[in-house]
Amino acid sequence: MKRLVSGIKPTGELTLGNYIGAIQQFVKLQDTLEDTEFFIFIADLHAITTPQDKQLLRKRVRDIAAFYIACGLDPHKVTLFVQSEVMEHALLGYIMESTAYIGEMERMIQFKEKKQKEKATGVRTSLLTYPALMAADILLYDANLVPVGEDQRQHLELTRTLAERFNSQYGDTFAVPEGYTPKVGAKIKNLQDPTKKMSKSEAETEKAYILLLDPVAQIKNKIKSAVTDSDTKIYFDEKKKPGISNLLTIYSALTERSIEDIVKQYENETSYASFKQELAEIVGNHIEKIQKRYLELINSKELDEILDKGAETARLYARRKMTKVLSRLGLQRKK
Ligand code: ATP
Ligand code: LTN
Repeated sequence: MKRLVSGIKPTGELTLGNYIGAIQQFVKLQDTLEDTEFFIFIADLHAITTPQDKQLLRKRVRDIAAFYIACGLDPHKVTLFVQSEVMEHALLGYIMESTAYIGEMERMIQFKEKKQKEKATGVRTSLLTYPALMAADILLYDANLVPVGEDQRQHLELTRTLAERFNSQYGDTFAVPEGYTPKVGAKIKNLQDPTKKMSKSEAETEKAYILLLDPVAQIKNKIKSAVTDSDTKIYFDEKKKPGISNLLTIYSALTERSIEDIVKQYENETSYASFKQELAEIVGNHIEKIQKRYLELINSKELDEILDKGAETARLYARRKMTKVLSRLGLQRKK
């Protein structure tokens, strides 16, 4: 049996880009990978490496959990939990700090970049030691597979190094995880400037991105007013037609139809109008269904039960592992 572990940081609201690029991919993995146990957690301890508003953080943790389920993550197949509810993460995080060298942390590209951004408010120590906590998240469950994006690969490499170092210093304790890059979900582009990625933090206007919580009418309008070129032919060419190509990517991701098939459907069109109109309906209806399920869950007991149960299951694994780790280190008073 293999084990897959991944964490999601609850910073920022979810966009259509997050959905197509990340959430849909998890759901596909859950439905296709066999003989694999899934542990997916909301990495709230990672969020506080930079300042957070506590009400907003609490809301985002619930929101993400509800959205993942609303988007198709099946709590019967996946152990879904909140990181801070399984204290062993922080304990093993500290032990990983005691396994890693400062130089290794300082070399992390993400730290170097984020440090610049945080200068004004002060760089927190945890921003530097963050990869030790991430290593703990992974090693606690003896994960074999860790699906992460490009920006996290360096942290994953460090995790492997720390696991190997610990194993050689104290005896075989942790599985050394493999980086697992699932077929990358398409990058969804900014609707007003399709040469940039869809990102709420870097967009100049709200029309540039679709939030999963946007009102459906607004979602449809955002699609209809997406920037496209003045030609009227619909075909996929990211260089010549970045706007239309982005819309085709969205169309394909939400309908699971191939781009060729969609292009064929519109080959005789002399304007973009009906293509955009139909896509607006597809995106609007797709997100509407997700929102419906999200609204049922967000203030429900069901959501709390899923997360309580998830934390309980995760704790069982985490405690068992920590007993072994502490004993390996000599942090165990009784034999
Ligand atoms: P920001 O608003 O700063 O751009 P973000 O939405 O990129 O933040 P992340 O936490 O980096 O936030 O992203 C979470 C996941 O969503 C990652 O796996 C990332 O690859 C994916 N993702 C984010 N934006 C897009 C996008 N436009 N297209 C495809 N995937 C995306
Ligand atoms: N660092 C990741 C989130 C994350 C994670 C993990 C991913 C925290 N712990 C463990 C995979 C496994 C991020 O910022 N996206």
